[in-house]
Amino acid sequence: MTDEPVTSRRAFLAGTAAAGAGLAASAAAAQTPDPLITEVQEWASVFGDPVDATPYGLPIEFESHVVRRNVEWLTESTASSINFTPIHALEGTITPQGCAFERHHSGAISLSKQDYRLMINGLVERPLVFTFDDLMRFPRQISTAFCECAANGGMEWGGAQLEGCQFTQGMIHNMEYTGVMLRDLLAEAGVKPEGKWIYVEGADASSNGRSIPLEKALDDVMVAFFANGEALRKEHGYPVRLVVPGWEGNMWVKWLRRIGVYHQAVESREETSKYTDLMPDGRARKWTWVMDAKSVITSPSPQAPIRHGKGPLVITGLAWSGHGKITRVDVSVDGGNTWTPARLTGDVKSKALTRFHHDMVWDGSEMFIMSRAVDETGYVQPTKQALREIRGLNNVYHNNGIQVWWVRADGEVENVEIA
Ligand SMILES: Nc1nc2c(c(=O)[nH]1)N[C@H]1C(S)=C(S)[C@@H](COP(=O)(O)O)O[C@H]1N2
Ligand SMILES: [Mo]
Repeated sequence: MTDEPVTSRRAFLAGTAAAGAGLAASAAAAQTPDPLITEVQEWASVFGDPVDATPYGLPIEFESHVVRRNVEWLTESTASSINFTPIHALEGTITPQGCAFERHHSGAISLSKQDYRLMINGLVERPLVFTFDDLMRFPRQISTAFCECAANGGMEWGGAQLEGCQFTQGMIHNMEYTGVMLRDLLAEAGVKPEGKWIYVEGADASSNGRSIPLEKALDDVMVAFFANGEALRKEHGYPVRLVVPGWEGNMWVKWLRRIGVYHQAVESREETSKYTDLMPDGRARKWTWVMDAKSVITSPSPQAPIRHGKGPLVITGLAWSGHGKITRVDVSVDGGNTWTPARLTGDVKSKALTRFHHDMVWDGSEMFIMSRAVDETGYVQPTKQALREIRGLNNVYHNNGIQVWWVRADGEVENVEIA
């Protein structure tokens, strides 16, 4: 942080304290002694936990509300369901695996490294089977990428529905993966010239078979076994999953067991509507794999209301694009009449979550706050209304429309839409 904003913020704090407007803690400190300052606290008079109290640590009990949550009415069974990342309570860009959303079609399976096999067959010179140890002998790469379910925001097509960005935009996570490039494994097998597509399958009962064009497979697709520095968690595909940067989550096959090379796309067995978005005239947009640029203000938001009253306010959120880097995020606090570029905080990575901050002074009156992402292709995140005009209401996938939060004067926040 530079000196300037710190100084002006201090000046502001001093100014309001002097004027007696809000900032209860500092005002009270002047009159009544604060026992947290004047008394010796219990935690300062006893031993804390020994080093081996938790061989693998969990978040402290005060953060126990920061968990994945599902929406019960959404699906019939929790084995074939989805839950949501608590993005309203996270900061930075990396999603801890323990609270990263899960989407399973037939539940998360326990597959050991010993029992793990990956087959590459189809239009290849040498069909191959890799053990987990075999994979560990290929050159490794590191890549940070967001994984977003195509259904993220789907419940909001008809209108503002769910209270909280965890539920409206939380089918997303962003991890730092370590693994081997799929192109290296395909080179080992030797793709025949007729091979134009791969078909990838998982070892779970649903298998989640998906076709991916060979061009993408040879580009930045990774066969990953570490996420955020540790082994993949069971629910994210242990021991091996596919990472398909920028493309919709359903292609990120977990518990990866087979990669077939074919001359055309293989239709998966249970659904024919994969990768298609239904349009108002009944036609479908086909092969909509890439996730368009999107952003959302994570705080304040319905689950993260303003508790401190008027004065300095940090607005923060996330932006991402499947087409590359985020170049700008604009924030509006007046329902889209005026926009100010937010700070892109930390490193901006291609096809990964970008954190933005917008520091303002809140006068305590109601606001309609929203964010609008722009990516390196020049694409500007559309309003929900603009999306509906093009795609109609038949479709629930790929809703990347602008989210509006209504901040009330009491600091509570609601999910709304403005005409
Ligand atoms: N084998 C397998 N892979 C799968 C799925 C599945 O059910 N089985 N679900 C897919 C879907 S629809 C999504 S959105 C992502 C979710 O990944 P996550 O559970 O790590 O969040 O995994 C994909 N890969
Ligand atoms: Mo998904």
